[in-house]
Amino acid sequence: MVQDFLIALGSNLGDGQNNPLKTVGSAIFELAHRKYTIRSVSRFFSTPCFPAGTGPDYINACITISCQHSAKTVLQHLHDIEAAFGRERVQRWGSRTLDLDLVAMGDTVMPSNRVHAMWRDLPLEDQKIRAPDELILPHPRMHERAFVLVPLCDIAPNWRHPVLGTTVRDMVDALPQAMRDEVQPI
Ligand code: A4P
Ligand code: MG
Repeated sequence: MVQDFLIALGSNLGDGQNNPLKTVGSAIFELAHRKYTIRSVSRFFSTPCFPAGTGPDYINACITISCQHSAKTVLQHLHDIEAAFGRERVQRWGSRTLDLDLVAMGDTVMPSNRVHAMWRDLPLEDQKIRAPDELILPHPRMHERAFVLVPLCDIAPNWRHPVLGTTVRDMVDALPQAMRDEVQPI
């Protein structure tokens, strides 16, 4: 069955050949090259690094893709593309040439509501050192990240979070104005 997937892209390091802007654009071409249908692409945004002061600004964008693969296979392909663009997993939330996150697959919650709640409610100190070793959908931090929500609002304002019940537009509206202002279209 053909499914739509929401993907968030981010980059804040060059790799010698590409700067972050070129990397994000090229990653979208790479998905098309791998036979994904690119349904929509947000504007590209410049965003300050989170946590503040830990690296250069990011380029962030969101896209909708569709394919017949399972969510697990899509995440594996995203990791393959990250690796092809020189991503090294050195430090949690560390600077990276390319981060591709699977934000959501429709209203699917994976692996369960209980496990999703555990990752969603993880205290900030634990978030810095613990990362899930299984696929979590929707991405457990997407609802609190202006650098995900603002681009996502370009392409899927009416997508509704299957656990929280709020739409992307609701979530953007709930962000403090200062956080929204930091996400600047380029
Ligand atoms: N994983 C489980 N579920 C998912 C999913 N739905 N999508 C696993 C992607 N990965 C998922 O991911 C950690 C583990 O989560 C992997 O084993 C993966 O299989 P990662 O990509 O290695 O780590 P990460 O990117 O450091 O963590 P995460 O949770 O994706 O964090 P964020 O929130 O994406 O933070 N600042 C700005 N301005 N812009 C950014 O894009 N990105 C980050 C990364 C930090 N600061 C940023 C930005
Ligand atoms: Mg990631």
